Amino acid sequence: MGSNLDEKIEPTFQQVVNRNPGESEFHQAVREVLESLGPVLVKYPEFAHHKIIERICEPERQIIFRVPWMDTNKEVQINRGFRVQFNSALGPYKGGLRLHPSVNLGIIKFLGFEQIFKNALTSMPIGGGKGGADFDPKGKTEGEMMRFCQSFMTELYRYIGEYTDVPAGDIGVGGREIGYLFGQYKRLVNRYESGVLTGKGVGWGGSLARTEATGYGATFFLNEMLKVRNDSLDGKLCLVSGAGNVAIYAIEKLHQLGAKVVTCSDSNGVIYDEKGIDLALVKQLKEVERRRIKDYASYHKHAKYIADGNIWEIPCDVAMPCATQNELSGKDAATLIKNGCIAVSEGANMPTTPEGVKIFLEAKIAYGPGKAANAGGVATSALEMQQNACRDAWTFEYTAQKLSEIMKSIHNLCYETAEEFGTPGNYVYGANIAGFIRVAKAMLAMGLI
Ligand code: NDP
Ligand code: 2IT
Repeated sequence: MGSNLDEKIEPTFQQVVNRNPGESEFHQAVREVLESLGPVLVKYPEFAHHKIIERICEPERQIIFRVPWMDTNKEVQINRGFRVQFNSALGPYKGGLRLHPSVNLGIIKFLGFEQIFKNALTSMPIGGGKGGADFDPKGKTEGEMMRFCQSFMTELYRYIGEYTDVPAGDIGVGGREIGYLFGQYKRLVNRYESGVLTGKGVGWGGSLARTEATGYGATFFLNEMLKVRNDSLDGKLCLVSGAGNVAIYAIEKLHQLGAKVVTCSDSNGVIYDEKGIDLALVKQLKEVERRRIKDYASYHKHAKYIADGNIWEIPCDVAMPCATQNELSGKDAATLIKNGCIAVSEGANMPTTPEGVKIFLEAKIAYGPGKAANAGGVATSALEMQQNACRDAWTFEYTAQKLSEIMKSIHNLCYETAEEFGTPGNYVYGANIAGFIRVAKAMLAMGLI
């Protein structure tokens, strides 16, 4: 990859690569942020003097632990659990837990690193962290899920707390898993500490609109980018990838705002429904019955299921990658542009490869990077923490209205920061710079931490 790194920052990046061998996703996430920071050091030489970048790239604490559990055949299983507590300058570590067989330290570190700047962009008092395990929830029974979550929390509980570290969901972790995790935490500490986890059930400390927040928020961000261009979502043809929490509520909000979504997907294939995705069916299949997305086509004969298909080859106006990292390559980005795509808003974390990002930026389409566009999920988690702290429960309308205002202000902060630093319309620079400055100023104020 060619170097777009400032010469003062290049050695820091090399140090990160040398110190964290083989962690390619972490290197990728760090590089993208560091490529934005040259002009920041010119404006704030004190950040360089106090080695803020070097410090931000080193997690405050990394925890790796054994998670033993017994499957339904009474066979012992062992997974590896992680929690990376990356930065607490702005508040307790905050970020999700991912359960997926691909999870390793490098993936958790990339997610934790992104989370620092994302959380800073929300302007709420939350630091950055991430965790998870190399456990595959697919095909597991209810009992296996519960035993795994209980074993995971039996080790994790000693490192978290409402003022220390507040985990939530991510891939493979939704309301059911947060319930099992919270139940075990409560037994271990003998305390009803609501604010220790977010994404809880609405009847026991959870916030209304948290389930919808990431997908809705990414769509609000998209809408704001289009407004700047005197455009709207009305009548737009959209591609959404994934069929999980983020994808489902992105589709719901896109439909509410007058767009038509024709796809969703999972790691096995793509559903293409040119009449528009039947979201009630997707919710039933995924949220209730926990089935594969392939089954959609057995209910709607006109819809196509493309096994191992490439979703980004379908012509569209707008694309929202909502599945996983590096799901959209440089080639895919070029195909989207060639087919007339004018906007991309990332519901997933780092779904576009560096080559793809470059193509979107050069084409000057409206491109909202994940750490800004998908910040609505964690922002609403922070609203859940606020409700827990004052033992209150807000209405859906009030909470969703707050989410919409937060997304608007994140959009404006990124937009204005990009202008200020001489790259108008570049939300990648805007997000990285604005998020970084907020964390850096707090770190500077707190002395050598
Ligand atoms: P879910 O587990 O609910 O859904 C994940 C979806 O993505 C599934 O359809 C899954 O398909 C698909 N997917 C996962 N891994 C792969 C892969 N390797 N290749 C292809 N498809 C894959 O997770 P979420 O919807 O919560 O998360 C989706 C993305 O959004 C992630 O990047 C996450 O980090 C990010 N995110 C989530 C937030 C949240 O609040 N939940 C907040 C901000 C970002 P399959 O069933 O086949 O695995
Ligand atoms: O990537 C993310 O921002 C999340 N998975 C949500 C984190 C949270 O604490 O709500």
